[in-house]
Amino acid sequence: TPAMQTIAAALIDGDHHTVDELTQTALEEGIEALEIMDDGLIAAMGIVGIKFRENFIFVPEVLACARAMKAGMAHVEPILSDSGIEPVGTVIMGTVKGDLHDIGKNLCIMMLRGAGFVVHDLGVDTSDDEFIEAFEEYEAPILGMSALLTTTMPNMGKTIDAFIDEDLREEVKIMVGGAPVTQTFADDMGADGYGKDALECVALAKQFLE
Ligand code: B1M
Repeated sequence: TPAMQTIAAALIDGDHHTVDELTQTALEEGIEALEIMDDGLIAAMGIVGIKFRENFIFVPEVLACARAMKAGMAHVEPILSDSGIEPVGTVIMGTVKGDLHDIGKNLCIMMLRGAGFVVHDLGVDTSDDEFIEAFEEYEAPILGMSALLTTTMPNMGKTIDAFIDEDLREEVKIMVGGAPVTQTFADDMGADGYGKDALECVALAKQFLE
């Protein structure tokens, strides 16, 4: 729709003020938060990724786009994370060691909260020890890891191994995701599930509760 195209165009320009305004306006006009997220914000970030890969834009521009993405997410977050239902389960989520990408993880967290999960966000660059400490502190039966770099993806497997070494692997369901991650990769490193997007992440978490 034209409204989504203008939001996407502003995000691609890295114009956080405009994304901020347009997202708010779109919500006021009754456009669904999920539609704004998928067709506006995520779609635009996909284009940013292509431009970055093809060297049309560089890290500073991508950072501006990430800031614009966050400005838009700030408006949809309260809607998507307000489930109004009793907590259904606890999840800990983090981006793996060496990796600073957090937009996808944050979307997953929003959607999980919206589905009634209590989520403890460990942020980015999360070490094995931090994952294990959080697991023990919150007694969370579900752990989610996100990775966006082919170089940091193997750290998911390392964290899973750390849980095995601590004799904790049986106590936690581990799900993984992020653009370079595949089902095959998830299976190979011994994860319990792989989510292609934030909706699949929520579906997995629900499945783990059964
Ligand atoms: Co970076 N970056 N980046 N970057 N960046 C990528 C990932 C890249 C693919 C771009 C490219 O070349 N096309 C490339 C990786 C190449 C590779 O590994 N083969 C890349 C690179 C190279 C780098 C740097 C090395 C660049 C440099 O410094 N030279 C550097 C690394 C920094 C580091 O982490 N140590 C870097 C830095 C950055 C910024 C800081 C500038 C910025 C991040 C800002 C931030 O996150 N706060 C950034 C961005 C924004 C991107 C792109 C453009 C967009 C990522 C994104 O937010 N996508 C990205 C290109 C791309 O992916 N198209 C790119 C939108 C988001 C909604 O999608 O995160 O995939 P995604 O999450 C999805 C699903 O994957 C899934 O659900 C989400 C919603 O649908 N999902 C899960 C995610 N986690 C999940 C967990 C689950 C389940 C589902 O269960 C637990």
